[in-house]
Amino acid sequence: MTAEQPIRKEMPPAERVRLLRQLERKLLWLSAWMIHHANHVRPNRDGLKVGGHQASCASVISIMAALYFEILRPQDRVAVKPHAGPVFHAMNTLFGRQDRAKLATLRQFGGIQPYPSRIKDGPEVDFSTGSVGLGVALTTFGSLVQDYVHLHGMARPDIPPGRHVAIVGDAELDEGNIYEALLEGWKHDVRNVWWVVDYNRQSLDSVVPDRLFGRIEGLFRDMGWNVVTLKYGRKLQAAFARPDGDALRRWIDDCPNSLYAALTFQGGAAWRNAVLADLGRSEGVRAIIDPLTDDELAELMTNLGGHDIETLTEAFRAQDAAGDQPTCFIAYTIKGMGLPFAGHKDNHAGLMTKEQMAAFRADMRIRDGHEWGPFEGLDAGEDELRAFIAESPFARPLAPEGRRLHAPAVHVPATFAPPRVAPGRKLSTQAAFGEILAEIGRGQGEANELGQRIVTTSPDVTVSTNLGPWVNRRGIFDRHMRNDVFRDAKLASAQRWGMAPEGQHIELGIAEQNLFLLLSALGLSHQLYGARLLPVGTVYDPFVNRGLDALIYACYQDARFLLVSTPSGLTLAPEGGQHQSVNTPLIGIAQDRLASYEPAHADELAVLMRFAFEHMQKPDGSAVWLRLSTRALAQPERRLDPEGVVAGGYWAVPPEQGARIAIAYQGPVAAEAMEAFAELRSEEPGAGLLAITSPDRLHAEWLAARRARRTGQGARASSIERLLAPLAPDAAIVGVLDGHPAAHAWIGAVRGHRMVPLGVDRFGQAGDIPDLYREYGLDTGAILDACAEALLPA
Ligand SMILES: Cc1ncc(C[n+]2csc(CCOP(=O)(O)OP(=O)(O)O)c2C)c(N)n1
Ligand SMILES: [Mg+2]
Repeated sequence: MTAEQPIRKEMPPAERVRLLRQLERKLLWLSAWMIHHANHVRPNRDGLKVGGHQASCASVISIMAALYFEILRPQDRVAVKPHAGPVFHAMNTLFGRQDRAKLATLRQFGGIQPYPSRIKDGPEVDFSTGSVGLGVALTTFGSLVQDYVHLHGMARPDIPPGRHVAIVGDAELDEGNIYEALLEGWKHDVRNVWWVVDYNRQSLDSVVPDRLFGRIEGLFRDMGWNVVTLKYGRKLQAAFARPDGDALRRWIDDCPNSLYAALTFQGGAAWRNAVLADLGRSEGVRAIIDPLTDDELAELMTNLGGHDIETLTEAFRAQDAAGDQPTCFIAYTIKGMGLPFAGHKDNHAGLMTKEQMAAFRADMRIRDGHEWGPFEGLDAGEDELRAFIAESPFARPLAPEGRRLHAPAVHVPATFAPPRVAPGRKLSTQAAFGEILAEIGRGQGEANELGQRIVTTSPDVTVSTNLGPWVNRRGIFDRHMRNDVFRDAKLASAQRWGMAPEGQHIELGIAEQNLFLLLSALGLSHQLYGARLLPVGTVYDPFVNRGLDALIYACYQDARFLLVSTPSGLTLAPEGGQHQSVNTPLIGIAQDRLASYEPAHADELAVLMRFAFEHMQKPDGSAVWLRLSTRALAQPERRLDPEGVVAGGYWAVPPEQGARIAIAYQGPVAAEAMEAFAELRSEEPGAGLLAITSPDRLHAEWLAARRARRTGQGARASSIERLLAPLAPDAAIVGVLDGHPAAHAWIGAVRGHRMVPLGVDRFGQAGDIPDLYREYGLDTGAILDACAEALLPA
């Protein structure tokens, strides 16, 4: 059978719908019970509410049932709205991909996470979600990366290209990053993306304003998307087709979201009063409504498109056949559908009481002790349901290794040569970065495997972060050939900006969140698309903050990439305070799954770039971050020990045993530190000069070594402990970096040395380096003053 072949066409549609409804029922039960169990059945030791979102789950049951049992193919990749995590896990249980016993561990230590997590929940999760909006947008970038992989001939022959589907909470569309991604997606002509909006018109606090979606629909269309609105289900449509049915339709159309929600919560009698108050004189409407019991009327009035499995399946199928245009489905739903708090505005974190659950259980016909049974309480037989699920396209395995693909590592040469620097020439780390990357880009074809697998990207700062020479060699990626107009017209420019499917740079607009979302998708390519990519993203260091949540999100998914942030710090002098980053070294220390470095010299940078390409491919590796500078420094002539550079620090000048003082520097203030050190040594010949390339790595290794010692799992001292060992026990260390001094302050705690951290703790401002370093206490004088003070007897 091929991936495209329709399945189960022999089964009569009514039969299929019957079974799908049974499975919907099961998903509703299992998701609600998982949350109830976690909150009310499992022992609670600390009195904290465990939580969970029964209403958010209930809202999306039909949408997920239609997608997973009818539409999705193994090669499709899905981002499930965070609060539907329990439905996702229940679904996997039905597919036999989630251990049934695990369902009882929702929100428990070592158990199922509240929101789907690639790292913690395992290979069935395509995209982690949790910070709303990010998972949705990531599908767009996933699709772009899938195209990249296929157009570069790197795709696995056994896996056809898939569709990227986001199951979206309507409030997610309030997040700005959604619109940034829409714009970027339009520029890149992204396709094969579906966003299915669970339009329950409720967020966390409240019911969302009416009319908003009219606007949003237009926005999608403007961005080249198809919009399919699924407002009413079969039953309501049939009612609308009867005499005066159009009046009923108009009444619902005009009903404010909050009133509709309140009536849903109140039920049939309230619906009857409200409708008849307005339309009681219409014979046709009465003929529709009067014969119905309260329950039947409530069912009719809440028969929305997003709860009607036939409407959903049909719409998805039609769109599936229509091609690869990105499509937004707006599926009207009711939050909490089928549960006692359906429609209530406070239902987001609401939980069914024990009494409500008992009634729900009776309704679902679940026997005591059979709560987790995948087919318990259903009318259809277990065998026919199992067979039905097994025949879903999504039940087929994606690849022998499962949904998380394997891709071989790319060989990284043993050394990268630092740029050659003529005697007397100064060089910045940013310039060196451009040169090293351009050198890697020099060799074409198969022989240069490393060069082929690197893909660069930048949010409109490609040239100003020195990616230009690389881009000139490797070209810009686009699904279509686009000529460089300036070049064609023979207008002089240092940049060649022709675009082609074989290009290796993805140019983005300024939105930094898009950079990190793209790095996420590129950095998961080996697992999602079976092709190893080595992504390199550049950004101005202060604007890491603008994309920070998306960067954290990328790390949370364990995406692998090299982030190069440059220029950084006060050293950017004339650009002023908004461009001078202060907090980024602290982010580097605090961020998990991101090894952060700030080299001072080009030879260190060469070591670190090589390390990065290797580290990002190791199973226990991570993404890597290099904080660089445009300040050109004289380059030392020396043989570097790469190990110390990678570990995060080494003695540029080792201290004598028992030395009373050392200077520790990081980044471009190396020049001032070296000058101060030369003077210090005339007074203190035993003093040491410590080059810090990564407070993050030193700190992380120190914590890990302490943990290992505490738990008896290793006695080895960490790098920083070994480095500081020669100093006298009461020695002083004057640390200096162009960033927040807290990045170094902890070093004093390693062996109890007197740490004097110099750095920047206020907004910067425009100036030149001498003025700014003096003002903020980073210049040679300030370092020497700090040394003198530290050497005074206490
Ligand atoms: C970035 C971010 N901000 C806030 C939250 C807290 N939060 C979780 S869900 C939610 C509302 C979600 O509403 P919607 O997307 O409509 O989901 P549903 O109605 O389906 O539950 C909020 C504000 C979050 N998870 N992420
Ligand atoms: Mg909502």
